[in-house]
Amino acid sequence: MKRRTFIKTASLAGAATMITKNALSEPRSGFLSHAETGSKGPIILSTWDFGKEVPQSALKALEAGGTVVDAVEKGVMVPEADPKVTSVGYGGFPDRDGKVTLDACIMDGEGNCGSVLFLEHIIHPVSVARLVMEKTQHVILAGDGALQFALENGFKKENLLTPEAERAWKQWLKTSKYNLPKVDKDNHDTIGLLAMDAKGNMAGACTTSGMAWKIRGRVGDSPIIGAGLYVDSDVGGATSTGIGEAVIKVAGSFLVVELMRNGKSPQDACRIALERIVHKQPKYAEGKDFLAGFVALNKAGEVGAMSYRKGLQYTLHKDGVTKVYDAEYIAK
Ligand code: SD4
Repeated sequence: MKRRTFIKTASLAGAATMITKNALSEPRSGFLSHAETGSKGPIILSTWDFGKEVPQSALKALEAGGTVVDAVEKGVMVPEADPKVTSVGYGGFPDRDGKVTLDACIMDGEGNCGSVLFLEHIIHPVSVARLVMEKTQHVILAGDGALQFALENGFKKENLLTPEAERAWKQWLKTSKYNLPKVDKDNHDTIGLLAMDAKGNMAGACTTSGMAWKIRGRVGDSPIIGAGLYVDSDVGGATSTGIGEAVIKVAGSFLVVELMRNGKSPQDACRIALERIVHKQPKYAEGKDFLAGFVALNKAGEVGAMSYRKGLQYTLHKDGVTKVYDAEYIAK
């Protein structure tokens, strides 16, 4: 090859590599980090209103010198342990066979993640998911294998079906009708939580007992990395709630993060992902009770939250203040 041709070819190849790298892995230009925006302290963002104790537990973990992974784990452990929360962990409503089966995942901003699906008898599935992330070379453990792994690692086998949940299940058995449930602020299933510390490190966790009275073995979006949760500290994170099947179909949380990577605000990213769901599957838009929603946080500390129909709430701790907000929604 002549020297000039070689230089031209080499520099073109270099440019191509740069373009690919930029397009695939760089945040939008001018994308300020949390610290650069002058925002102070950690941000904790979660789906619904599970009480102030959720952000407080996450913050306590950070104050004690813990990591953002500690913070998200501690935050979601609060509703997991609360028997009054009928949709996460202990006290969760069972499947149609009367068994409580749990789904959870955890992810940090560097691409490390772990997940458990269809796990029974363990009160804190998020902690088992964390162990999968940190102690194994795998990402997902399911069912009996996940239970075996948990027991081998010191978790206790417990009965998660409370008398209240059992009563509700027996009541449901009288008709045994399964319709996609109406999801709103009084009836919801999942906590998805995103955290960013003062240095801009990010992590997320998502945990649920899934849809009440589901077919045995059903797994929703919540423990699926990219559907129920996705975090990339170059860009931001997103997590979802609502009808998990709809979210899985568009790889919802990954989609929100990729939209932010390509320059969308967290709010626009949540909206576009929801529009994608009903564009591809218009049947969801026809359901008057259909709710799917996302919350998102970008690297600059900007927050987004949106659901398809009215009803989503979210809890935000930012600049030292914790508040519960009603999310915007699409179908008016
Ligand atoms: C699921 N996304 O299992 C969960 C349920 C949920 O509010 O979030 N409901 O499909």
